[in-house]
Amino acid sequence: MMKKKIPASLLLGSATAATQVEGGDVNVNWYDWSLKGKVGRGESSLTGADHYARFREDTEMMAELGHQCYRMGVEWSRIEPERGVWSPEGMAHYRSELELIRARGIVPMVTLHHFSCPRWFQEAGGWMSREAVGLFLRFCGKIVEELGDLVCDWCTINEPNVFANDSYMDGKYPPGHEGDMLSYFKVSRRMVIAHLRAYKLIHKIRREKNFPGETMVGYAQHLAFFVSPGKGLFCRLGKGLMERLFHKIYLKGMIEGKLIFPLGAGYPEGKGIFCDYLGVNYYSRHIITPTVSPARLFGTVGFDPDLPKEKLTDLGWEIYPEGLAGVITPLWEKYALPVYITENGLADSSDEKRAAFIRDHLAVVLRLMEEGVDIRRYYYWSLMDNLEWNDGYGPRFGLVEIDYDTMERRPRPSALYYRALCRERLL
Ligand code: IFM
Repeated sequence: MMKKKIPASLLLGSATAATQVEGGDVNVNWYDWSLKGKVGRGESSLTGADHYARFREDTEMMAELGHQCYRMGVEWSRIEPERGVWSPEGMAHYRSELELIRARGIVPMVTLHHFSCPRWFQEAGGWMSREAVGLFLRFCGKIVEELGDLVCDWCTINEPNVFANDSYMDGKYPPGHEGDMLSYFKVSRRMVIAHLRAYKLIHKIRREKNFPGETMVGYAQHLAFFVSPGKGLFCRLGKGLMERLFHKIYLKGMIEGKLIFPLGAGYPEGKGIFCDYLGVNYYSRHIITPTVSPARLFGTVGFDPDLPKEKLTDLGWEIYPEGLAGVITPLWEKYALPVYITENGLADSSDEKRAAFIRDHLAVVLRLMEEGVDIRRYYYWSLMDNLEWNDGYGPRFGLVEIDYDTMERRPRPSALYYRALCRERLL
């Protein structure tokens, strides 16, 4: 078969998040969560992949692997370990890391909130606190003032829907509330407002300081491709409710600035468009079975039990590349904003499925681009194995394998396959 050219406008790279790879931070809320035994098999966020100490080696490795863009997090607790106390060492660390990334010709994206926060923020009520938005914005402002000359691509908040659900409905993330629907909505509303204000703030600082390059601000929306098991009224209602509460309240809020029920009403920051790109985190297709239960907001979300093993990741998620088109197309038709695929990947410890997974998802990306969709970034999740939050270090998402006994990095065969795509630009 004739290979297709990967357009130069699409940068290929990878993503990580600070808490998942850095290790060694005793001021982050996930350290306390680990101490409470809430991370799989008693594991700890202290381990990470030792990336904080090894960022130089890791950046060289990423460059060797041909990546053109890299999405990384800055850990709030390393910058502001105590309320109002800023760490020059923390800031200097990220400056060195970003300088090295750029020196290797890799385009960085910085995520400002990726599921974690400083201990003091969590103890003050986290996102349930009235002060949350202001405190987060103060941190954002500090980062952009000090690192904004090195970064054009910004992601304000990663997956607010997953964060709110796992922290306040499923109880898997701190503070571990279960079935706390009111908090789910309250925190979601705060995150929408935080994004809208951060969007304006990042633009303002970069403009006033005359920082070079085009400022691109967005957030990463986890978009599941939802299907219903039937066409009946309850099935349609279940899917509609799920679409609204897991996707639409955030999309409307964070892109259009519009609060819709049950988050509220109106435009708290005025009418406008508050994203310069559509950030899409896509992993799988989910079947919505309508159920009514106070603990589960949305009914039961599951996978087809008859799927063969080849179609499943190590976490039992269905591999369904066509769902990427299913989630991107309606957004592109509605907003026509550049698309950044901020995450796409799988847990696959044997590495038997990863190369085909990337190939098949990128084939969908190229088809969409031929149809006119302006897709500019593809960040594979993840550069290396890491802490899969409450699931610990078991799931292996990395292009690069981490040996947790020695912290040795070993690029998997799929990393070499991806390197060839990045370099030869042919699929
Ligand atoms: O590891 C996570 C990441 O932090 C957010 N998106 C989904 C990934 C895989 O579960």
